[in-house]
Amino acid sequence: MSLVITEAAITGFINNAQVFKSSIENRFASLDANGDGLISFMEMAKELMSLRMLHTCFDVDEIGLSHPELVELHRDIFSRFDSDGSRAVDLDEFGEEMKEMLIAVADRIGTSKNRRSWIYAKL
Ligand SMILES: [Ca+2]
Repeated sequence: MSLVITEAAITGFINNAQVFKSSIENRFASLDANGDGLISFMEMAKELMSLRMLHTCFDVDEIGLSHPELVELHRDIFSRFDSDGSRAVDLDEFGEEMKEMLIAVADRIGTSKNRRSWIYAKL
């Protein structure tokens, strides 16, 4: 599901601890395909590939990465989440990185020359 998101909406979402926690737990559970309480690289890569398919379908995939470049990108993204280097992402790591990413997106929207900037995001 795609949503239109503004800086204020992101900030409000992050600051509403109960809503944020619930959303993170739901998203984590959907990524944790085998239900072991951890997100593996393959589980995350599967999700990232589905996002790429969405980008391609809507013709917004302008970078045109090769398969090896995509794998490297997925490993970089996974490493950001896997802050302790255990090769698995737990709920705390997932929540922390999601919060950092959302703050970065909000900051980017907030400093954009076009104050009406918005993005689509899958949450
Ligand atoms: Ca898992």
